Amino acid sequence: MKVVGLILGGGAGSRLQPLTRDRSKPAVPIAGKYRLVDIPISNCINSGIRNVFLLTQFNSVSLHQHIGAVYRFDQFSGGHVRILAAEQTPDSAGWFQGTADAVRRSMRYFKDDRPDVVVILSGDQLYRMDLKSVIQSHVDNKADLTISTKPVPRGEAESLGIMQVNKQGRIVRFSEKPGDTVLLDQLKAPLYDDELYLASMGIYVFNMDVLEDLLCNNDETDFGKHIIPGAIDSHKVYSYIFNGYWEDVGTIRSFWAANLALTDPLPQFSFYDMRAVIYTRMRYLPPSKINQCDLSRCLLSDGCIISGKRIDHAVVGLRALVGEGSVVEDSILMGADFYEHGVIEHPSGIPMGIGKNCVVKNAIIDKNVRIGDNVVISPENKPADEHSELYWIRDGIMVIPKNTVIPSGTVL
Ligand code: ADQ
Ligand code: ADP
Repeated sequence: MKVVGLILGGGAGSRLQPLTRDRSKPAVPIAGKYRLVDIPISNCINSGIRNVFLLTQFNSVSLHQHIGAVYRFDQFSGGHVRILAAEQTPDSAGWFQGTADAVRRSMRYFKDDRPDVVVILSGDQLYRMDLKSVIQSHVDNKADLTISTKPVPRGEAESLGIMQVNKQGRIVRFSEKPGDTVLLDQLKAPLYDDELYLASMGIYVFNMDVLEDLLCNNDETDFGKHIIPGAIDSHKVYSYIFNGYWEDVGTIRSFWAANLALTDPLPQFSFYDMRAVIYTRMRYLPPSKINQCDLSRCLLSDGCIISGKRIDHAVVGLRALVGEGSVVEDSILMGADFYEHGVIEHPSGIPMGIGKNCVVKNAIIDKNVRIGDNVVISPENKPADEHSELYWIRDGIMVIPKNTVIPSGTVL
């Protein structure tokens, strides 16, 4: 059976702004040294799916470099990861209009691989899953479509696709993000004693002919809103229940929280599990150097030079530089793309990284940011959502966009 993986690499990326201001969502760095797209691609590779397409709105240089450098399959074993960016054609203009539209408009490319089954994955989730098990359950049920699902509490149900299944696991009812409390009451999953709801993880296994049939006879744009509710009566749609860790990282707060959760002594998601490696770019970076610093609950990536006072509960990205006396707490530092080798060519004269005696709290510092000395970066006592020339605050987290320069003495 030939299986092709499609990764939905993001719509306009507005929920992750400003991290997606200069790069496409799949290229956003996660866990210090990976990119978001490494998670679904690694899940595919570890599950034996080696023909992968990445559907994205724009094809940033960094995404292209990353995919080109990391995911090379040898000519004998076959396989590929191809980027399909939204393109203008004589029939359609501009952006993909939604997930189903993105798949429809990419079909002429992935159909060339002649798949029997197409696995569609979201590009902004942190989880490790053996997709072979979902595909096996899809085959065993003789299903047209299988949706990976997860039991969730009521508080999360409103923001997900919620369904009810019969004893055989066939989905009999589906509602995308049911806001209405009466509707939610009706959708409670009878298979659990607690108040749990069966939610779609946005991971779909389609028979190719069914996918084509469902997409090509209409112009509906979204899987969750249109295609899946429409398919429940007309097709055999089954649920596959997944009980492992699974987290959406599509908003600034969820992205920040999922990154910091990796610093727990025993995190729910482990990058240390060598039975199913998360792949990323190999770099020839030196070990990180700590001149002095009190480090705790911290992921420290390669090539950093740290001279701070304290770093606690933080993810520190590649080539990050932290100056003497500085304190970093509950934050993500994405690091830098290059070293300056002692020569500061930037017109501001401010070196790359965090200067001396700074305080960074509840923040995400994107790459190549230059922060002078005695700077305070914290969203405390500020509105939960606002932005200025130097920062954005989203969901109560302060984000400093890529390449920003913050002069010495600034208190944000
Ligand atoms: P959402 O995540 O809200 O719900 P959506 O915004 O359509 O659905 O995103 C799904 C995935 O597709 C994300 O990875 C997103 O980045 C990507 N995406 C969105 N628009 C895209 C486009 N135009 N081109 C390429 N990629 C695009 C969905 C389901 C719910 C389910 C949740 C689980 O609709 O039923 O519960 O996922 O997270
Ligand atoms: P992003 O993480 O924001 O998507 P990119 O991956 O596009 O960023 O940028 C990183 C790449 O650009 C790296 O390969 C890095 O070597 C290179 N790069 C960027 N700026 C410079 C610079 N000023 N000097 C040298 N290399 C740079």
